Amino acid sequence: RKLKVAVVGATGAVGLEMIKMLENRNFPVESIKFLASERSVGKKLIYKGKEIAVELLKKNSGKGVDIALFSAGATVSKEFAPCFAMDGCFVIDNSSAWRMDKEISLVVPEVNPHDLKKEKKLIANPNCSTIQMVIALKPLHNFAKIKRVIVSTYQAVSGAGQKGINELKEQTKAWAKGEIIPKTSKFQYQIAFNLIPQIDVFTENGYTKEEMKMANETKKIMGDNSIEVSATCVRVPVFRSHSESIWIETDKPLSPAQAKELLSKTDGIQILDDPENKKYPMPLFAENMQMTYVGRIRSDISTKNNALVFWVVSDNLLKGAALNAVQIAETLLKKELV
Ligand code: A2P
Ligand code: 11C
Repeated sequence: RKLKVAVVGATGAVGLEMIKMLENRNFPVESIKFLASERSVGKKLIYKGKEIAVELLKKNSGKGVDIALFSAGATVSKEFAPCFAMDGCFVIDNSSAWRMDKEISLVVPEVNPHDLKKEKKLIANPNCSTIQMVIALKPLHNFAKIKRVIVSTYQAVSGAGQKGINELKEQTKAWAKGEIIPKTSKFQYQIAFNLIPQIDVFTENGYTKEEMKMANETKKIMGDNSIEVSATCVRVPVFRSHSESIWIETDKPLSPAQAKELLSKTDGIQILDDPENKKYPMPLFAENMQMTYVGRIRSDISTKNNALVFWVVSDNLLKGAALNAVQIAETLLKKELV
């Protein structure tokens, strides 16, 4: 069966990857339309060698569409996604607008495909830093229940969209030419040659929203409210791929060898863990790859509790966004929900 597809926010950093992903994975497309703001109307994007003009996103743009992939920010999703769903279209929304809504499924196909239902037309795609963490946590949790997670992230500028990418590029170019580094507009401070321990805004408890997304979304996707998560999210001057240092405490022993064995059997994960030969995941090499890479797996030497530490890297625009969204669409098809 072939589907009528729409990409909302098609001109953005994630939207463009969604289009490529539909192409590369040979998603069965009968027709496709690209939607964005009036700034982009008429701009031509290529799909399978054909030029397609971007159209203006309107409340009725979902009429006759089977699946719409949204990545135009939370404000746009809040306003337009329910209209699409009302018109009978499945919406896979990459923004934070609906993720924690009780009625809405938040899905990573390798973790909780069972949360997809025919009648639930609006589906949320989790935050990029959450996706690459839960895909690694789930097989470990199935074996030895995870009680607690402490994670520090090293997040690429593309997480902040095309403007984030441009800002790192322009600041680095100016530095290389010996010019004054242009003022920041997207990030709180200069990102070139710097690290910024703030992603999204601060909440009342001292954590940022991005950090709270990692805690709350993890519980929802894993279907286990007892998992406690403390995250520190940091923006780093890397274009693509988020990296995470993850510490977990389990309710029974879990050796690095057992963890390796479990993770090596998990769809979407590739182990890169051979310290003697300097093999470990790095963002530069995860760029454009569909896998989530895990390495540096070791037992925590600072405690007698059952605790394991590891390092996870994945392309934030792919598994963290476009790929996960397309995999949700593929799962809807496979389960004959659409
Ligand atoms: P546009 O290019 O017309 O501004 P990014 O995350 O890279 O910043 O991309 C955001 C995406 O969301 C772009 O495709 C952008 O389109 C789209 N977008 C932003 N605001 C709106 C809006 N009000 N209506 C439709 N699309 C929007
Ligand atoms: C970042 N994780 O790297 C963010 C981007 O909730 O969808 C995605 C924000 C979100 O900046």
